Amino acid sequence: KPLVFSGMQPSGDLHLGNYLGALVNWVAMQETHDCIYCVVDMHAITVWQDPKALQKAIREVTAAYIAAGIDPKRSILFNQSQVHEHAELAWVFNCIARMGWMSRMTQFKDKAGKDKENASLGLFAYPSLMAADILAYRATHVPVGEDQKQHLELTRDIAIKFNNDYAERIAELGLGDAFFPVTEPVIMGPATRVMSLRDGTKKMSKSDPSDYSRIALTDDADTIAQKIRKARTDPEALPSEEAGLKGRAEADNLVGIFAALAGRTKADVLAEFGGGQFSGFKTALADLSVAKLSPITSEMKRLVADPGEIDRILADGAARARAIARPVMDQVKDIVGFVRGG
Ligand code: AQP
Repeated sequence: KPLVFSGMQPSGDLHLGNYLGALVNWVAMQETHDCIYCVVDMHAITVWQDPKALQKAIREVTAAYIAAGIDPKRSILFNQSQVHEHAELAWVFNCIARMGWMSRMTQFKDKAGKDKENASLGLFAYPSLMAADILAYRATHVPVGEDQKQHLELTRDIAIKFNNDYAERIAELGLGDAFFPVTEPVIMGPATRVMSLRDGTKKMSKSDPSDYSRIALTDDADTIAQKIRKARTDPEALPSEEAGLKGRAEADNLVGIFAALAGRTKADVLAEFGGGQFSGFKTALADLSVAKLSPITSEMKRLVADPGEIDRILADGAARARAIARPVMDQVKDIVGFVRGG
C-alpha cells in the first residue's frame, strides 16, 4: 500500500480549515493507504509558544485527530519531538536545500512579516523539517490543504537533489536508483482553502488574532452560531448559480463551507438558497456546522479528560514511527558518509 504522512501544528485550536482541508481526507485515506499522522510540535515552536499551552495543545490536537476518526491502532499517531530522526534528517536537508529556495517560500514571508531580521532561523528552515517529516518514512503521498503546495514542491526538490548529489554513493551501497521518493501532494475535496470569516481574501488560520475569523473544533454550539451570524458578507442576495459567486469572496467561502460539510456541490446549495438573504442561509449553515462538529467536540472533551491515555497513545505511535524512520536514517548516514556505531 502507498504510504501517507501528514501533520498539523499544535499552535492553537484546530479550526474548520484544518478539518475540511486536511483531516477529513486523512480519515478517508485510512481505507486505502498505510497512514502516519503527526502532531508537529517542533514546527509549532518556530514561533513563540507558551510551554504549558503547548503541552495542552499537543494533547488537544491528538484528541481532535482521534475524535475526527483517526484510529490510532490502524494508523500511526505520534508527536514529532518524540522521534529524533525528524531533527537528524532535517539537519542533513538543511545542507541540501539552498538559501534561495527557502527565501521564496510565501509562508515564511507571510509569517515573518516586515521584520525578517527578527524571525527565528527555525521559521526560515521550516520546509526543510517538513521534508524530513515526510521522507524519514519515504512517504509517497501527503494530504494537505492548498496552502502547503509550495512546501511540498520544495520537499520534491530536496529529494531530487539528495538523490542526484549522492547518486554514485547510493548505487555503490546498492540502495536503488533513487533513495527518496518524489512525493505527491494530495490536495482534494471541496474545501482545499477555507477562508477567514472576517476577510474572504485571507485563509482561515489558527494564528489570526481575531477569534471571529475561524470556527474552532472546540467551539460550542452558541459560539459557532454567533460566529457565523457575524461572518462578513456583502449586501447582495445569494446568487442562484455558481458563476454569480465570482468576485464575492465571502459569499463564495460560506457557500463552499456549506457544500463541504453537507457533501453537496456549490451549485446544489445555491439551487436551494439562491435569491434569498444571507440571514436564512447563515442559520442553516450554523445548524449544519453544529450537527457536524458537535460530536467531534464532545468526543475531544472526553478524550482530553484522560491525558495519561493520550500520552500512552502518543508513546506507542512514536515507537512504531521510530521503527520505520531509524533504518532510513541509518542509510542516510551511510550515504552521506558519517561513521555510526552499532
Ligand atoms: N484555511 C485552510 N483551508 C484548508 N486547509 C487548511 N489548512 C490550514 N489552514 C487551512 C491545512 O491544515 C493542515 C495543518 O496546517 P498546520 O497546522 O500545519 O499549519 P498551517 O497551514 O499554517 O495552519 P494554520 O491554521 O494557518 O496555522 P498557523 O496559523 O499556526 O500557521 C495543513 O494540511 C494545511 O494545509
